Amino acid sequence: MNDLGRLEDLPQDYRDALARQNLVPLWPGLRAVMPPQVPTRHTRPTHWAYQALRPLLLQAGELTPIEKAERRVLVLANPGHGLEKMQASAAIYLGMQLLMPGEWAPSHRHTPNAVRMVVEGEGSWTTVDGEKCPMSRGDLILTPTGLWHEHGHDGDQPVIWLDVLDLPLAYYLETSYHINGSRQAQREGHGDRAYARGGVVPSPLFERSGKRYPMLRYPWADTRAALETLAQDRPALEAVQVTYVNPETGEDAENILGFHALMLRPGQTLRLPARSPASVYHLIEGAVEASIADTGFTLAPGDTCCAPGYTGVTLRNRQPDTPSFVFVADESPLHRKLGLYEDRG
Ligand code: GTQ
Repeated sequence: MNDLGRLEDLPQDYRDALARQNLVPLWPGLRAVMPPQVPTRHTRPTHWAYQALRPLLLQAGELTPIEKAERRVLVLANPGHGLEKMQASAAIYLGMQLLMPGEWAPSHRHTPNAVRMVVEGEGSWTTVDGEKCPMSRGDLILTPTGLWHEHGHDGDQPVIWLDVLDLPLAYYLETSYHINGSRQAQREGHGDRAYARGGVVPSPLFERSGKRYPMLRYPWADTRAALETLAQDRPALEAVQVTYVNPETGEDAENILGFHALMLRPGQTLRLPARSPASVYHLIEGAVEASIADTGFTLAPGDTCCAPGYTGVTLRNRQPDTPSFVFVADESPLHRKLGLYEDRG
């Protein structure tokens, strides 16, 4: 690799003249913005243990009433980006949100896409575009860009869920904003039941809904059953994985981030290839060892970790007799749309 000239090699009066015209020489900074072979990644392998964050989130429930927070969330921030940036990766935001019994997080809509993965507690719901979606452990609820959403809680124990948003990307693009609304009128549907069976979709009078987001809730019971059926049907299949899609088109459920669920067979070690998108792993059930570059994390249920792109990830089920289940979020739809997607094996 040839050495390029440094900024200090240039006379000071020339540098000053450039700066006065808002000009910068490329060559001193070229290698930093376009390094050889592998990009610079600020995303560091990072682990957030549920048992460590849970008491702090419950404490937020005592310290800050919902009216003062609107959304009571502790952000899972990657130190490689700087905690204040509120980023897990370049495009992924992660937050753990708490709703106490009887609380209500008022209706709003915003440009970033979001999903919720329910971690703990029963009795809460998110109304999305007028459909009241019940929330149980492992359910995935979509609140895509521009759709009204509000959260409520009729149960008697705290409810906690993981928020996954493409907020860092929307913010970077200078497109991130929200609009507040009033309580939504309820319409029929619970976000999912019309699309409860794979392979068949409702088509009254031979028309599909044609909506960009026909299915808003993906119940964990159905996803888990799909994984178990797949594992039984294909005993030789290494990666027992499903992707959350639009059931009418088979396209990714949302435009920017991709969402998947993975079953690790008893005792299985699964090597995921080094791909360009950064990724997030959230343990729904079981016990898993995650190896990311030279870092190892032991995941308990409710734990979340992230991996930078261009990095292989190995997941090992620590349970010899029972499967483990992992929710995965990644930047693959974005990379594919931009033509940047790579799988380096
Ligand atoms: O529940 O609408 O974690 O607007 C961050 C921003 C959750 C939400 C977050 C949000 C929400």
